[in-house]
Amino acid sequence: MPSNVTSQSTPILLVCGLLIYILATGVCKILDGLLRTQRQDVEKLFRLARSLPGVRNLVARSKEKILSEVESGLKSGVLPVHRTQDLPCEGQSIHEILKQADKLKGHDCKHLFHTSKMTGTVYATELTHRELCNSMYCNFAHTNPLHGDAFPSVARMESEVVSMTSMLVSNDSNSEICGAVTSGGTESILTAIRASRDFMCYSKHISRPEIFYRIVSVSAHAAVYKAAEYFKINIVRVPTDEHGQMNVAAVKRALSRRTILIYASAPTYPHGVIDPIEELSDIALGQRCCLHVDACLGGFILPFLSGREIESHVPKFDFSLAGVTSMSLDTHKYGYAQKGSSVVLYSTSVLRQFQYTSVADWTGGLYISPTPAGSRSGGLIAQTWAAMLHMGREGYSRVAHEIIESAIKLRKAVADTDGLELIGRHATMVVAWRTTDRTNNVYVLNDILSSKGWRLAVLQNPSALHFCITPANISSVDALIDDLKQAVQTSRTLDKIPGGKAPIYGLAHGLPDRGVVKELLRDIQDLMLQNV
Ligand SMILES: *Cc1c(COP(=O)(O)O)cnc(C)c1O
Ligand SMILES: *[C@@H]1O[C@H](CO)[C@@H](O)[C@H](O)[C@H]1NC(C)=O
Ligand SMILES: CC(=O)N[C@H]1CO[C@H](CO)[C@@H](O)[C@@H]1O
Repeated sequence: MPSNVTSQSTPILLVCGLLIYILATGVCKILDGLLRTQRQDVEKLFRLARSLPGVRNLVARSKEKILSEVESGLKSGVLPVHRTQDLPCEGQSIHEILKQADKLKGHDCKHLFHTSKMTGTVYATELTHRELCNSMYCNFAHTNPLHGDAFPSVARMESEVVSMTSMLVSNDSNSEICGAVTSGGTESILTAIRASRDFMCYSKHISRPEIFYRIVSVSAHAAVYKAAEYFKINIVRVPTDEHGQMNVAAVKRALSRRTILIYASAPTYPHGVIDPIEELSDIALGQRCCLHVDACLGGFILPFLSGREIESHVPKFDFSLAGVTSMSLDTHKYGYAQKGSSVVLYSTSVLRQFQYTSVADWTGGLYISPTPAGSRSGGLIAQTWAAMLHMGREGYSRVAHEIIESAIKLRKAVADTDGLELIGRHATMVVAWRTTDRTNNVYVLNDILSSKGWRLAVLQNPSALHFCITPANISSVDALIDDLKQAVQTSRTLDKIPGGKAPIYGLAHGLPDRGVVKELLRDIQDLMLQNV
């Protein structure tokens, strides 16, 4: 962006641009709750204002300021070890390669598997369990389910993983449930949304899929935005109620002839809340549209809590509800497989067929593939299969109850702490809270906890923090409670702490022009990929 634009532009244009920009900002602030669900329209207004020369410069300057701060933070994280720029002329010895890898790994976070202070991230902890997964991966790494005739072993394992998973979330009467193993939650969500879109397109004879709408709550996982971008689907966002649950009345109001899919979570990533899926199921049946349940987090926890109180009863969330058409369940989270594995399920094989790509006219031959990836590693399927067999119902159940007990403990501590307020109706693995008084900035609270080694998730709308409990950190919950109580006291007396991220979070979350924040994130991603 040329920096001399301002001097060339007429003062009138500059003033007009600034006025529009300030006006848009003001409107946004006033109508914040409303506009959060109508963001696309507001973004257009901002984009227009930003294209005016005066504004462009103003925005560029504040962006650069934030970026340079982020950059210096990232720079300090770049490893002080030799960088390989180009292929070595001759292959290196195994010994040399292992030495380099060890050196790199030495910089990763420590204490990942026990007493971890990180939210989520690492799920499987037991050494023997991880070794089993690793050796299964090694034994099957060369296999490829794309060539099922050559590797019937992994084809069988995939079908068994899908079958075992589907039995957790269905009842005996609906045996039509089917699915596939994917590389992770995002891929499960992408494939389910693509299949739902094309199924609806086919069954409702709608010829302009680019204007399809679907309804997601503002707390739905970011993967739905990825799906919307990839598959050109408009998102209609509905607000959550004060408990973080998708607002059913708002869903009803937002329905239209073009609604192809309602997207619910069990539970949501930000607040660990289970959406009112029973009611949404009825709505989907009435509307004759699809209903996806994102059980990426809950898929291997909620089925083991039946009859149990999680501050309220565990609500129905799965294929026992007739309106649910697809689900995503992450085996690489609470299924305790290594990363790179998830399961997508459909209520009927008719729907699953819309997930496939079949090519009849390719010179390379007749081609059929079930998932976005062509070749896949059978090793990922094999290690998932082993993790599930090794855990068994008893294992999953035991860990699920331990996690919920810790969650209830952490929730109670948060509720009892003056100045903190819980968000979320249910006690699930995710415990979220915000601060209640102005002297107690939640981002400063996060900085103080970070300085003690904690890594929490920082949320927005409203500004809040969450901790996602896994077997790797369950034993750290008592320490978190102590540190949190102390940090609340300290944060009351501080505006910020040196080197803290609070000012950046405050700025980036508070900026009404989300387009600028999107640009910033892209620039930050550039820096991270560059890694120099
Ligand atoms: C983790 C998660 C996903 C998918 O994330 P991946 O990183 O692709 O596995 C989707 N929804 C929820 C609620 C999640 O927690
Ligand atoms: C099982 O699923 C079917 C089909 O979705 C549903 O009609 C039935 O009520 C369910 N049964 C139970 C016990 O949940
Ligand atoms: C449920 C679970 O596996 N908890 C583990 C948490 O971490 C401690 C050690 O820090 C383990 O002993 C627990 O087994």
